[in-house]
Amino acid sequence: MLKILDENGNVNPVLEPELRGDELIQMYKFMVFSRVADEKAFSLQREGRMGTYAQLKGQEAAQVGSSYALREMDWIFPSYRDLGAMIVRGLPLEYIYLYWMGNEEGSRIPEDVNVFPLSVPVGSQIPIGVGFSNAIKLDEGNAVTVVYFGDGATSEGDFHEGMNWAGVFKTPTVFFCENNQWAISVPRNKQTASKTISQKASAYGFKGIQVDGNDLLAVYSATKEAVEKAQKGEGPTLVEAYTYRMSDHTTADDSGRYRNESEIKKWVEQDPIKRFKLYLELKGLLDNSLDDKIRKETGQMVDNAVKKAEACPAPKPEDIFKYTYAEMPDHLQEQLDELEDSIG
Ligand SMILES: Cc1ncc(C[n+]2csc(CCOP(=O)(O)OP(=O)(O)O)c2C)c(N)n1
Ligand SMILES: [Mg+2]
Repeated sequence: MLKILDENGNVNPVLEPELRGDELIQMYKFMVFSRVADEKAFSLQREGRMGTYAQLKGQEAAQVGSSYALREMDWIFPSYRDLGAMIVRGLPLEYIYLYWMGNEEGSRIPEDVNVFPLSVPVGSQIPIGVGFSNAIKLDEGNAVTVVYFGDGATSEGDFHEGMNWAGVFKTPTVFFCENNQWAISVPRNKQTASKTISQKASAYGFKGIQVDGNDLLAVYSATKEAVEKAQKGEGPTLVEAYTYRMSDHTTADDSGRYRNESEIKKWVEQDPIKRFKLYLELKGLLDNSLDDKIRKETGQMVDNAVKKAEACPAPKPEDIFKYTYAEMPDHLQEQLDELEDSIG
């Protein structure tokens, strides 16, 4: 397992990536932003101001480290838990909030943001992302595609089909697995008999690497290398970020029914933000006053996104019938007429 930062923020100098101080602070800000935005979404759900929400708490380094390693032109195919990755790629937070508020406007991604709408059907984004990267290759483009998915998604046929295709056709794809140890209540050891998830890549003829997913620098380095390889036409890589889902699966779950407190406590001590903060302090880049300032500004930015999302008009019921068919079939037209009659 690739590890560059230890739990006390000490760095392995041989493996330390070349990043400027302002870049390191920017990555820290993205992690704090993800955490604060995540906690806010949880409160909004509890206040009845948001539908179900899937928290990413604990996976900030995996998401920020990987997406920060991409270039402007690259694309990501996120799953529902990837708020941190989407933010780094430039998707304004209010879009993600709108999505979880049940408003499809949240999936209307701005033209200049290279993020696909998030996917809830587990693993379905994998073959789509591979097909997309194959199209880029056929068009002789340069962009690399990163598909994000969880440990549970590796049991889906979609994962294997996507990996196989990518291996055979050497598509410029990075498979990024956030192994957070759980797929709702199913633990990692009931998901696969493989020792690691990363080793599955060798069966498809390309490299897999397992990284400490709570180590921002390790995630960044491994993803950057994978992107560079893909961009040179050397094909895909599977990166397994070994991390932990510190919260329940979603706001509709109670993980106390299937895992014990001591396990969570052990991982809370591995908090990726805490570890990176110690590293920045040791480097003399961060102190308490700068940290307070970052957290205050972050709070304001998140509150602003809530305001924007809540100011967006609710979707119209008629929208249910739009956007699927160019010409509406008779049976749907009948239902739409009925709806219009009932709402006047
Ligand atoms: C195709 C499909 N089957 C089942 C579900 C229900 N479901 C939602 S999340 C989930 C677990 C996924 O676990 P994992 O891939 O590890 O991602 P994580 O939630 O841990 O981020 C399941 C089974 C679904 N959304 N889609
Ligand atoms: Mg999981």
